[in-house]
Amino acid sequence: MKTDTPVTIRRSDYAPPTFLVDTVELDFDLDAASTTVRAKLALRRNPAAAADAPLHLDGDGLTLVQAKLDGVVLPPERLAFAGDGSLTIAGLLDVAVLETVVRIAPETNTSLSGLYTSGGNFYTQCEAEGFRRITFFPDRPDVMSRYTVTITADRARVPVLLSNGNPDGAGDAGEGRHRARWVDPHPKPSYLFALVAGDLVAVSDRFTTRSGRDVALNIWVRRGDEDRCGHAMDSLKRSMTWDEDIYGLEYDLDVFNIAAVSDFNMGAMENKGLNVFNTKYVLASQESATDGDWQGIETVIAHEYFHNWTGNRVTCRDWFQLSLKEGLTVFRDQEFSADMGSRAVKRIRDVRGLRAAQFPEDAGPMAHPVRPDSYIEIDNFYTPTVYQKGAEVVRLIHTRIGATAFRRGMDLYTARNDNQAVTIEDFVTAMQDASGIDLSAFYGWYDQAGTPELTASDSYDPATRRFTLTLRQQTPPTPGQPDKHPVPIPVAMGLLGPDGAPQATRLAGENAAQPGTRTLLLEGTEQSFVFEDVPAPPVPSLLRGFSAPVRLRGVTRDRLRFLAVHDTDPFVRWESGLQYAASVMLEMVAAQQRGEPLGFDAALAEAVANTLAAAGDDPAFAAEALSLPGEGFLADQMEIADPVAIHAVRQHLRAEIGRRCRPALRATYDALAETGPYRIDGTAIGRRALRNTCLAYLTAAGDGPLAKAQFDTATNMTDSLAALSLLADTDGAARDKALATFHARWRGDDLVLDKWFSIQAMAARPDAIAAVRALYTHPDFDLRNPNRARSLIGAFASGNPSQFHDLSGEGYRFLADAVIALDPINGSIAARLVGPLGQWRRQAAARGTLMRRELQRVLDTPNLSKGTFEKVSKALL
Ligand code: B3K
Ligand code: ZN
Repeated sequence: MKTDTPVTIRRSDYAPPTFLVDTVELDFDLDAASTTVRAKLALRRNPAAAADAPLHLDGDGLTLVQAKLDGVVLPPERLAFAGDGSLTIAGLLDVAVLETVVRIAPETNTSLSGLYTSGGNFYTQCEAEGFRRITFFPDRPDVMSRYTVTITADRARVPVLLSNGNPDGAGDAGEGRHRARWVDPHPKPSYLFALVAGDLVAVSDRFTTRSGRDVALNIWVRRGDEDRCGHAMDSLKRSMTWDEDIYGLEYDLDVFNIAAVSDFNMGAMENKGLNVFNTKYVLASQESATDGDWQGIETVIAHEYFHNWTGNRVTCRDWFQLSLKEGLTVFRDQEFSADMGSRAVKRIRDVRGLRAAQFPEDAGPMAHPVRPDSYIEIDNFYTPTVYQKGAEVVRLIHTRIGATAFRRGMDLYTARNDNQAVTIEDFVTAMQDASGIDLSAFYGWYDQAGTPELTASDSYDPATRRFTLTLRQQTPPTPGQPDKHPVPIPVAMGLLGPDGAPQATRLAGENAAQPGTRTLLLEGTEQSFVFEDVPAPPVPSLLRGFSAPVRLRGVTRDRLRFLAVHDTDPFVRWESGLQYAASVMLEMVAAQQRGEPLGFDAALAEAVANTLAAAGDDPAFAAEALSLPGEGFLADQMEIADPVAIHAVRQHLRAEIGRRCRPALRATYDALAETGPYRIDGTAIGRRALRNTCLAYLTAAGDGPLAKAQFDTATNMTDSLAALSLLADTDGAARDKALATFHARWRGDDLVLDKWFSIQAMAARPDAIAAVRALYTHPDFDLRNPNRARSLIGAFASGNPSQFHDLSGEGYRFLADAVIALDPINGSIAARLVGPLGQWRRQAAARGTLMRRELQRVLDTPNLSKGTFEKVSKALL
């Protein structure tokens, strides 16, 4: 939708719908150029609304053919259309039946919201506000209805007709057309509606729930993709079992359909009984999928499946409550993946992700609370804050009340709120009632933006054998929220003796000492905790398992080194190594800026040697421990980032560590060579990750032929791509040949071709911008396909900081050009891609000026989508 004066929607303005819709009958006559949608709505005045309030129906881009109220055609004067396409009808009785007929054009719908075509098939995407692009409806999540859907289409071209719920008959419709009917017995909001139709084939299986329901499972793909669905199906069955085992939650329909589509705005969508997935999160084979892809599929399949209870059965009252379903469901998928593999490694990866995306968001122009106060375009609020920080807040509550009470709280939450559209208060209240613990202070985490900073200081008194730990918190201001309050911060911790041995802890006032980890709760701005009977000055290990999404500041380098070696908590061991390296690297960045020699801290090489020596126990953990802090992570630690200096320092360190540790790196690399059959379990994935980390160091140290050899002989995509991405950073014939070989081998596979684009977009070579511009006009580039657009534009702007931030400003100009071209095609993706330009305040003035100029150029573009307008205008404030 285009508009000149975008309206801000405020949480405080919530008003209940004037009418409820008990049942919806939808009838689709499918045709790519012109589809007819008939809707019959059984309306009932909401007791919570005024007696004479009119009926408001959202609509966007619909051609109305006819509207009938209680069987009588409505004359034009009864229909009040607004500029945004919505329709208001006054003078309704308390109970009424509205029938509408509209026409829509799926094949020209490039926004991929509403009903659209991809490869000749039909798909829908309705969350958040896409249903209004299909028919007139109160398109808001607090209107829950029972749907019956009839689909008619050409039998030969569109043999498969799917919608939500259970199938309820199919038959001939004459003239080469056929028909199918679907009934969804569960009331649902319109954003969960789905229709998929076309020439698709199913990979099928079955699942019996623990109360004995026999469920047909189908994954619908295009012909030829059937042999790449096995992992998705296995992941689905594991998810179904896990939700029964951990939460007692069972599936509630006779079929569970998943349809995969290559043109899709995000990862996947949890429509009731008919999940629609980006092919990226369904299709995988040894040759085509990386280990990251395998893990991504498992996570996303689980996430969408878990929404069946946290999102679908219990949904959101309004979109400000989005984290009610998303934060909770991310928490659930994180726990699922932790149970399926290594809990420690999963936690490390999730924290890496949070810091890479959410921390910068919280420190930027779009900073918003987990529960935002206002938005212009809700699509812009499907963010790392709502998802990942939202999951951390659920985790805080889990930590605070414990796993048993949390499970009771979930039982209470689903029982009390089943088939209802509710708020974050309903979730917190259930957890509070189940635990008997007052959780009111936790609303601060939902309603306050910004990442709290936690600092710790301590003192030891040998005379009294007392150790005093003082914790302080402070949250920096964010746009619109200058003053911050303290939030409750659970700090999981332990004490280590001078020899590194874990100490039992006893706080003043406690009778017995506690072994292992305990959790302190910092509630105010500053609080001291006194430990008794401490025999010698200990080293505190804080924020074990990353028990709160905060920035822990000020741990000395000596202590970081000590903790990296001795702590019992794998997260703190990893974290301490990372923070140590970050502190050294930031010092080197300063040296580089002063034009001084970079030097080298031998402790880093020592740590690498130690990690390699112990790597056999847990290769996946070793791979994490060996990875230097990323460029984005380092930039986020600096008030004013210096992407070029950061890149130079990181390259220098990689080469230096590679040289100093060469024999050990090479020995590990050789020892981990794949021998047996290809496997994708945690151990096998960990071995490949560690081996490719070694390869990166060895390549940085000058061992170019090794990457080439690996590329030439790799038998799986993980190894092939790891080698290719290292080669892509080099110069010479081997690079060009490898890229050409890869393209020739994979040009028919869109998902792999995306990787080919990304690798080149992220290659930190001086000709990067020219290369990216050339790829933008490559015959295989397609701006309309979101995966492809992200693989080039997004990968460059977010994944190649030293080149994107080139002082010529050409990187910024490229991004703005692409956003301006994409916005009229797909405003949602354009708004997402423009993000990196918004971070101009964190760059030096020379760059910031250039970035703002490009933002202004985007803002000056006529007919900008609401979403892009919101991102750009807020960035310029
Ligand atoms: N709920 C969807 C996201 C919809 C995004 C709309 N712009 C996928 C998910 O979180 O599971
Ligand atoms: Zn979700």
